[in-house]
Amino acid sequence: MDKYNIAKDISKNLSKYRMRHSVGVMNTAKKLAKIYNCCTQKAELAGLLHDCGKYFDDPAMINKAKELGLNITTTQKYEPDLLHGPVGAEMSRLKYNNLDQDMYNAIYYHTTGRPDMSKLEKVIYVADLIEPFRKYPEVNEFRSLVGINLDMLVIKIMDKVICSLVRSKKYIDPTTILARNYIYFHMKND
Ligand code: DGI
Ligand code: FE
Ligand code: FE
Repeated sequence: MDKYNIAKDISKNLSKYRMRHSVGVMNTAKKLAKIYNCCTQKAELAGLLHDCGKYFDDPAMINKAKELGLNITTTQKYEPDLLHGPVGAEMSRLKYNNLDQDMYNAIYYHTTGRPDMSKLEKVIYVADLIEPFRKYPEVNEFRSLVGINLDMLVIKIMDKVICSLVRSKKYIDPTTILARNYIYFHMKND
C-alpha cells in the first residue's frame, strides 16, 4: 500500500490532530533520513504509521495488546499508553505487506527508544519530537540542532523527555533509561 492509501486508512481511526501530527512526522522523518543517510521511503512510511495504534483508552489498549499476542511489561500494564507503539507496529505488520523488521521496530519503540537503536529508529524517535506541530519550550533548539551527530541529538531529546517525566512525577519506563545509557556509553567510547 502506498502512503496515500495508508493515510486514508489510518485516518479512519485517528483524530484530525493525530493525523496532522502523523503527516508532520512523515515529512520530518523524510528530511532527517536524507540528512542522516537512511532510506527515505521507509522513514516516511514508518513516520506516517508510528501513532496508528494511538486511539484506544487504557482498558481497550491492554485488550488489544493481548489480542495481538504482545508481551506486556509491568510498566505498560501501569501506563497502557506506552503500548501504542507496540500495538501500532503489530497492527501495521498485519495490515501492510511493505513493512520490514526495521520499520516495525521503529514504530514499536518510538516512545521509549531502546538499546542499540537502528538509524531508522533514531530518525523516527527524533521526528516524533520535532515535527512542525510539536510545541514545548526546547523544540526550536532541537530543530536547529538537526545536522549534528544523530546520537547526540537523540540523547538531548531523551534527556528532555526524562526530565519532563521526573518533573511531572511520572513513572519512567526502564527501557527509556536503558536506551539513553546505551547511547551515552557508546558515544563516550567511540
Ligand atoms: O504519541 P506521541 O504523543 O506523539 O509521543 P510519544 O509516543 O513519545 O508518547 C508521548 C507520551 O508518552 C508522553 O505523554 C510521555 C509518555 N512517555 C514517554 N516515555 C515515558 C512516558 N510515560 C511514562 N510514564 N514513562 C516513560 O518512560
Ligand atoms: Fe507515539
Ligand atoms: Fe507521535
